[in-house]
Amino acid sequence: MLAKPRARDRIAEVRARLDERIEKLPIPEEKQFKAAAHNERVTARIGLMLAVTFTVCFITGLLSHLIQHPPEWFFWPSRPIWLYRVTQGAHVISGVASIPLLLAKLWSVFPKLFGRPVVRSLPHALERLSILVLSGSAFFELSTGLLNVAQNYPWGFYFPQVHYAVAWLAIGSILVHIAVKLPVVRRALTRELPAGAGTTSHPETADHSETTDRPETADRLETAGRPDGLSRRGFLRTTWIATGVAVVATAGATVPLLRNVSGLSWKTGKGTQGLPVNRTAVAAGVTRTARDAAWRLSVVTAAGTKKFSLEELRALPQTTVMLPIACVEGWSQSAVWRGITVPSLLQAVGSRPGVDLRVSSLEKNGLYNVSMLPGEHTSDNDTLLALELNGEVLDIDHGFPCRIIAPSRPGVLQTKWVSKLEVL
Ligand SMILES: Nc1nc2c(c(=O)[nH]1)N[C@H]1C(S)=C(S)[C@@H](COP(=O)(O)O)O[C@H]1N2
Ligand SMILES: [Mo]
Repeated sequence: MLAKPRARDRIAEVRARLDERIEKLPIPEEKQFKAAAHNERVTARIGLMLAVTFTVCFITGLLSHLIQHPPEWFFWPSRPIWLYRVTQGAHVISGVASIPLLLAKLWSVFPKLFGRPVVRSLPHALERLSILVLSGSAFFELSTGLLNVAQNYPWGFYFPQVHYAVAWLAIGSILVHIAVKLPVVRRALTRELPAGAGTTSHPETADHSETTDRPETADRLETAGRPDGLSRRGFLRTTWIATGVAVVATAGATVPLLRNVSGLSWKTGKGTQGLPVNRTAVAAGVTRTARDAAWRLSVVTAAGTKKFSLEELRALPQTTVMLPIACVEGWSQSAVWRGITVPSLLQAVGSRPGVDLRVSSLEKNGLYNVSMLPGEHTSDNDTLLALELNGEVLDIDHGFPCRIIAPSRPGVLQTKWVSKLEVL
């Protein structure tokens, strides 16, 4: 199991020489960072909060992905109507909350970068590597997510796919990290430190230093007075406040009560007919085809294709429902919609509610010009082919002549400028 004595001596020798070299370099050492923020109790507290926000963020993100790319076994209910609004709101809020928490945690642990020896053992090397993957993927997820919330797409890749793939990398490395750190976390959260020991930042290294005979570490434990800068409690309090501010600044986009205090909720409450517009008719290139008098809605069933003019659709029984648009970007807003229920339309063409429907838009290119309405939604009487919004004929930017609006469904699937419905 162990290396042969001679090999072991050799490794120890090489390591000692390496340490000696590093000692001479003009880079700081972990023990020189004395701020209370670097205390492992601080690290553990913030880490615990991060574990909560990351878990919420991962699960809600996974749900959103599954709804948009449903595998055979997946089922997403159409009730309660606000379900997706809440899960996606939680996704964005927990992600935003994670940003100050992650920054604070990185600040808390960064002196570990300067820990000596640089590499203690193979597990230690793997642990350091996993932290690199963890920090990198977490930082990537939070920054791309934030830019998506702000509706900026400065990247050349397809955001959802990469954001989804890297999420697995992040959650995997977090699980490894938690497993490795469990003993430290338990110790940090249970043991009361003696007063003034605020700088014994990382006992694992302190323990190690003792075994490698560095007396100044032991000295430091005793002589350490008050730590530099903020106290532990002060640093934690600042972290919680920063997190709260970040949450309030974004939550208004989805929580109506917070709308007026939220700086980042610029999306909601504005836009044509009292509802934000995500993709305009001009951007979708449908201004001519949507207004064309020759426009017809095709409904394709096994029995053939039935076509409806706008006049014919208006002549069908109309239903009014109040439903939110809940965009994956986090904003959501309720509106009053009026149109034909999809179950009744299916019956009108000799099909039945509960079938799967493919919805196609007049929009030629674009990622969201086709969507699937699963049986759960085509049998729900709140699922509409809407012709009106907030008491007016649907604006062209909201999908004139008709659009899909269904309960508990991501905004990206609420297809605008519908031209064809196909029973599958
Ligand atoms: N054809 C088409 N429909 C679409 C989109 C699109 O790009 N093309 N965007 C979707 C997205 S991302 C959202 S959030 C909602 C927004 O609807 P609204 O612009 O009427 O508020 O429309 C959806 N319907
Ligand atoms: Mo959206």
